[in-house]
Amino acid sequence: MKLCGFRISNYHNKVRLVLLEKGIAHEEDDACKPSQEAAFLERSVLGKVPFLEVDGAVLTESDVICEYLEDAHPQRPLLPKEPLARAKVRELNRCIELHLELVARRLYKEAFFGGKVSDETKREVEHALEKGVRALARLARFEPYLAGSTLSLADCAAYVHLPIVSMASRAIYGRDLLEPIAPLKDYLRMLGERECFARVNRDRRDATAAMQR
Ligand SMILES: N[C@@H](CCC(=O)N[C@@H](CS)C(=O)NCC(=O)O)C(=O)O
Repeated sequence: MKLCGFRISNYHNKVRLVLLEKGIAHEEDDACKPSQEAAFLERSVLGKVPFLEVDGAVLTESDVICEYLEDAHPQRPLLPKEPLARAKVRELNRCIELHLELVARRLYKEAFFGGKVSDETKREVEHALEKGVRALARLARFEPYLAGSTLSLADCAAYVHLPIVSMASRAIYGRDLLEPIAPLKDYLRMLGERECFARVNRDRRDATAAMQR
């Protein structure tokens, strides 16, 4: 199987974390950028990354890819066995991606790429982010992992997405909207000490530095 994307992409890095944590042998094309060109759309239906080439098929959508990896490679599970506990991990994932990352994404143009975002968008996003943060604060357990005592897909999502949400909110509002979730900083630091997480983070930094050169 081959993971295609690039190492600055938070969604790409989430899948990479899952592959590495589960110890799944794989190849990587890490120079694969999103595109709306016809040839690329043949590979990735929405022109996005990451996507996974596996057994002659292509899978898109990082959460679908992660669940496929979990089903096809049950070793070192990142989802609990019990249905309700599995659903709680997915609930955390959904909260982080749909109600925090996707919302904050509307700020990235100004926060990271020198563009401009309207004041109306900033107000809308701030309000929506506050709701997402409130929800995450209720759902997150930090025992010591996000969903409980074992590492899960929710930790992979949190590690790649939440620092970007913090950075974007600091850039636009002059404050970190995730700050009210007090245990978050130590939790992210703890994850960063795991070998696979440290590796993905190091590769992300190297890729960012290479891009800025
Ligand atoms: N829901 C998608 C989101 C992936 C995504 O937005 N990837 C970004 C790179 S981080 C991308 O390809 N953006 C280009 C675009 O949206 O056209 C997933 O989970 O895989």
